[in-house]
Amino acid sequence: MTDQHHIISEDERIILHFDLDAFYVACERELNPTLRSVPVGVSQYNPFGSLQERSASDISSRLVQSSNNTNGAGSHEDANGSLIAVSYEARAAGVRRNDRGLEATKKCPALHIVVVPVKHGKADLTLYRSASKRVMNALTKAVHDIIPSSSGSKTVDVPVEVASIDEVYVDVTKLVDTIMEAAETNDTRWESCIQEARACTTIGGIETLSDAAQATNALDKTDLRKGSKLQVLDSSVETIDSGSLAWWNRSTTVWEESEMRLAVGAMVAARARRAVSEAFDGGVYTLSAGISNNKTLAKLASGLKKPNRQTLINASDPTPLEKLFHPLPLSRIRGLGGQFGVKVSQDFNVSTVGQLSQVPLTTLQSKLEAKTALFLYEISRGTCRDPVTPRTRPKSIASSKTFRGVNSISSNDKATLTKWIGELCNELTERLEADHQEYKRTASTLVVSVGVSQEGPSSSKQCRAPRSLNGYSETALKLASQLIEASKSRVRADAVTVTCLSVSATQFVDQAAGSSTIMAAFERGGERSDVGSASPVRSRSPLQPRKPKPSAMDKWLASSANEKTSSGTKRSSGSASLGSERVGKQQAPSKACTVTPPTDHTAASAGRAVSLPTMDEIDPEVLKELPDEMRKSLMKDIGRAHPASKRKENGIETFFQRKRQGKASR
Ligand code: DCP
Ligand code: CA
Repeated sequence: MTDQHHIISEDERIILHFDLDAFYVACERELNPTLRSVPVGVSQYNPFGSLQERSASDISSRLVQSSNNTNGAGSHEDANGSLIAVSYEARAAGVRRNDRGLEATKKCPALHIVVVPVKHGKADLTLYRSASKRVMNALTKAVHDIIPSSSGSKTVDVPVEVASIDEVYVDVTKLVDTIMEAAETNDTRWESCIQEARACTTIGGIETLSDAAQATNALDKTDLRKGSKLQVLDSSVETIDSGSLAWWNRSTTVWEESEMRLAVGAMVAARARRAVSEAFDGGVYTLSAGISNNKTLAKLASGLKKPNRQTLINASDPTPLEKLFHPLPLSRIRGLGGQFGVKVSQDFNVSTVGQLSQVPLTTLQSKLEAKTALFLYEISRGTCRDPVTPRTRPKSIASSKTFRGVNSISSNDKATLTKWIGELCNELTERLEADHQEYKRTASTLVVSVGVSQEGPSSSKQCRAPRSLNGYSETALKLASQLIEASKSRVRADAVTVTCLSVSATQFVDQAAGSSTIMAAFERGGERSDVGSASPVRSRSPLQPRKPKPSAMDKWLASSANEKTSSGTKRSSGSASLGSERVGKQQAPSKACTVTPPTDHTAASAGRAVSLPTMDEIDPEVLKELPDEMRKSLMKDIGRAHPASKRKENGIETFFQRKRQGKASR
């Protein structure tokens, strides 16, 4: 226990996690007020349905099932897609995520089923992405509005990390400190601050647990995600339980400072949630929140009471850890919900967090890398050092589609493969255009993934992104066919069956800063090496000028499509899951315009050597997004071209050194 306390006391941050309730349902309710007080399910696009394109605003054609069916415009199959979002009214009637529409209607005859908008032959998530952005903006503004006016012009740093389409972490440590300072001189203010939080905050682990709450806490991640009936019943209780109230009503003389800070965090969460709900017509967007000292516990807390409730977990109090945290199935912990969690469970023969906390660090280290072992050791004690990294823009943009059963595509059917790669690239480039308009940046890497039924994980290949968005389809098709050929030779077959395709654009480079961006640096002196085609299959028109001698960077890029073939598709935040059409989280809506990075063709045709920027000219934020090899190669080139700049104090080398030191000392 001493050991435990020592680790936990290091973390004095106050972290909030917000999760929108039944998010896609809320988006549909904003668009169509008739759905606001009835049970609603949002259905996935069903490839066996009428296949018609449906725009978001076409609400009557998307309402494929309603209670009296007079509005229901869809065919039997249209209404039978699987449900990806379920309103809490429908959950109370037993409807769960992944239920097929018709099965769900049997459980809940009053159910209204809305099918997601459809474009390019697949789900179009623009509606949800743009709603997400508006809600996240409202939330960020709400938190900033809480900064006490007494702090004057002093800016309070409140990092906001948009973690998915409907989840966000906010580090309110500094805001809480500022509020505490302001309240110190004014007891009434402090009292009213506590009042606000007390009215709506459950205290995790201290709460007097109802049977329903107890049963909910025992659910594993998969069951919880499907939407628990128990969870609904418990959340319908309006008042705070007696255990939590007793915690709030303690005499102020016994409050620890850490508890006071968490209470202020709870006040911030409550006010922000209320402000978001009031900012939208009909209060359609409600959030659940978790208040704690780190991201893991804050996320856990926000899921404990849903919808529209908030829970506080005090990481420095052993009671919640023992009573609430330790009995949880491993899968409920952030990072342990997938394959890694299963492996940990098997390797150490543990199924709950408490059992994991009994495994000595040395045992964990004997089977795992030092970093991973320490992560598990700490996480089982409620400690997590992961910082809230300010992020409101997606790291990558992806478009993917699965082709299951009769929809799978033979690799011999080139026409169908070409059609789908084209559709996916159309969606991707539309979103890239919108992203460029909003953020003035361009993706520098194109990644293509192909899954085939004869092999396990999908395989991926990447190359430098084509300069013009018109080149995406052709380049993606080339990479896809190379992947398919490789797959055929691995399984020694003349044809394979394609079950999923994905195209994604990543490694964004800012364009606004002109010469201070890496992109500008390469465009200044020479033509990009891969116009409209994947590097290994590059062709040069006889009319095109001969390229200047490639730099190490260009060579690296030229070989990247060959070297970078890897098995399995890494899922990054903001990108699509390959296994489904769920295109996660926080991307921009789309509209057309052509994005072309700035190019100095005069220099290119003159065959001048690529002129590299000095270290000082490069924006470190741009560089840190680059893959290691690309960064190293670039730094080497710059070091050679500008030996003096390499020695500069604020050079890029120093920047990364500082970063590394920062990481090591954390
Ligand atoms: N989603 C999806 N496919 C899935 C899971 C979710 O498209 N397999 C979409 C629909 C959800 C949204 O993502 O509305 C957010 O997912 P959540 O898991 O947060 O679920 P909800 O917000 O719908 O419900 P809850 O109130 O339980 O958070
Ligand atoms: Ca949610």
